[in-house]
Amino acid sequence: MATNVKLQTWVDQIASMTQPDAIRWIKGTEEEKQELLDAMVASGMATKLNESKHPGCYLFRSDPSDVARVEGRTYIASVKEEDAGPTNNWIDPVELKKTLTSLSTGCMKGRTMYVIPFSMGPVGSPISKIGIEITDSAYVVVNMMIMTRTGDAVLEQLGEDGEFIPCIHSVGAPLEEGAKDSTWPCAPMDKKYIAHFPEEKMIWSYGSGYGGNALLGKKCFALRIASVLAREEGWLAEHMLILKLTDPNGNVKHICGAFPSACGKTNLAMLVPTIPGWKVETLGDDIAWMKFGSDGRLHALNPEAGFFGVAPGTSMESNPNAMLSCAKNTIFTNCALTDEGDIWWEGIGYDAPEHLIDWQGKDWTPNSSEVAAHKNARFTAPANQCPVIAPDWEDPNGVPVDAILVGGRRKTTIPLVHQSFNWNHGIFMGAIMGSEITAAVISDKVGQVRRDPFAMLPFIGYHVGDYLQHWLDIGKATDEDKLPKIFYVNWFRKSEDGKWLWPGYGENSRVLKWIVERCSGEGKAVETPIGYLPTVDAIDRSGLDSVSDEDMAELLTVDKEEWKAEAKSIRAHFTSYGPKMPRELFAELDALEARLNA
Ligand code: GTP
Ligand code: SPV
Ligand code: MN
Repeated sequence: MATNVKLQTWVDQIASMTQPDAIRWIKGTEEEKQELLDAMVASGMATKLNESKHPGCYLFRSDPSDVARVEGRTYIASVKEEDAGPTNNWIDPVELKKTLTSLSTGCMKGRTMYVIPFSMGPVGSPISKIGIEITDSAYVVVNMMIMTRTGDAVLEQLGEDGEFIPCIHSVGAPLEEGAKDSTWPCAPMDKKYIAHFPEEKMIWSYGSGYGGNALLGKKCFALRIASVLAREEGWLAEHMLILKLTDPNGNVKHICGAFPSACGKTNLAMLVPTIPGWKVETLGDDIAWMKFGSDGRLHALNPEAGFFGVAPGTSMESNPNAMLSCAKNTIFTNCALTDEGDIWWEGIGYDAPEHLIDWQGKDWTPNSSEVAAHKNARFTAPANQCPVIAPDWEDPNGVPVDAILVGGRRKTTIPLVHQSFNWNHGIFMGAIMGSEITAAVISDKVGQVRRDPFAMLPFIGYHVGDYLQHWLDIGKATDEDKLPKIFYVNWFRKSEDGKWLWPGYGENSRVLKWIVERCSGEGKAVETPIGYLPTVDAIDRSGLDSVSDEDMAELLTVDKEEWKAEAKSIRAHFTSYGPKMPRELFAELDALEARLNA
């Protein structure tokens, strides 16, 4: 029971619609989490991993149809269609509520309805916001307990008349009396709805149990609804990592980075620098809320409390800090299971054993033609288990941001790094970002390049043109010298024979070094039509033999003909955003074309 009347009324109303067998308020204790996990092991939904290898860890296998975000079933139900804009799916909110009410009537029959009070951001921080997720999935509860701050402390903070974002979630699979539950209940694709009501600030998700579709604090609240709040209130809710970089002299800089899903945020956030004396500490790996401090600078706070990280490709070599973060007290989803009760995935850093149970629960051997772990298999790990978590990652006021990186997966055209001429040009860089679509979304277009402004294409809760205008307006709200410097990076450029030109991962510290040099007004650079590029010798390659001068020159090439074609494609894409696309960004495009033709 809540003392907040609005909350209790809403919970009662949802319960009378969904008709659960029981209602349980989540208190946020370890005992409660353990009890839920034990019950899921007993019912066959979860497997407890070998305690000596992975203490306190559990493996879940999803339904093969429910493995990632479903952008095609994700809706921004604003009152007016034009407020959702050309990049979002829209349904009239009255219509959508009718559909969802009809689907949800009795949808929790045979199940327990959990009420999860959660805080995005440390409880009580001036930047934090409270949500209440109602769900019929115990898997969602235990994940939310890692990914957010949950329970009584949040209810207390909410008080009798505090504001909260209502978040309704159901797997959409009522249980008939006596029927046996499936190990991953969910609804078919055409019955799934990940719905957002931006005016009402409400979320209603039906039919999926996976990741961003179901852990509603993450993409639905902290990005889609928060982006709407941020625009109204003059701040930014972004798909960004946050890291703290310390140079050998002890100078500290904070860097945020917007890369699309499965394009390297977790890896950069936890980077182990290969250049001596430099240190990276993690503040966040997926979401940054940025607000102006009294100093006129943007301050970033990670609203989450855990990492929902991509498992495949994560190894002690590529990302030891992620491996150590998920060494204990972690939930694994869609990884493979060894005969010893441990997990395995492609790229974990050692060969697969002779026999595994794959992510679909089937026998697997190294001769199998299919992957053992799903490409979007993930670990849910507490952020405070990260060995390099920054001591001030929960600072209620956030950290001042010195640089913002944007970037995606591009085999050609985009150099390793370039710096914007100024704020508006930096927003232009964010607006033109393109990247190959990854397995983080269910799509038949995986691998194809799409434009993904600021890595927010699937997460902007309103019109993309208004969103880009908001970024421009943020730049007008303070002095230019107080704003973060903006850089466009591309770790994914390939040579003509298809090899990575840049080794990436820890070696990216060399690029970060140039970036902070540029922030301090140092660092060698040349002016090109697309922005400031490092000279061939500007990026510290001491001890890095695999990248020759020729490779570096190729990584830093600006091919005018390629860029002219790029500019044409950018114009088509800007035009497709319609009349709300800011004129300043067309002006940036005109200026780019003029420089290319000069
Ligand atoms: P979401 O959690 O989906 O938002 O993604 P993320 O941006 O945090 O992705 P993550 O860091 O987990 O990136 C995963 C993929 O990018 C893996 O396939 C990595 O191997 C690859 N990757 C990350 N950093 C680098 C890099 O510097 N170079 C190369 N070549 N690949 C990288
Ligand atoms: C992403 O797709 O960007 C993720 C994973 O971070 S999910 O939470 O499933 O959206
Ligand atoms: Mn993400």
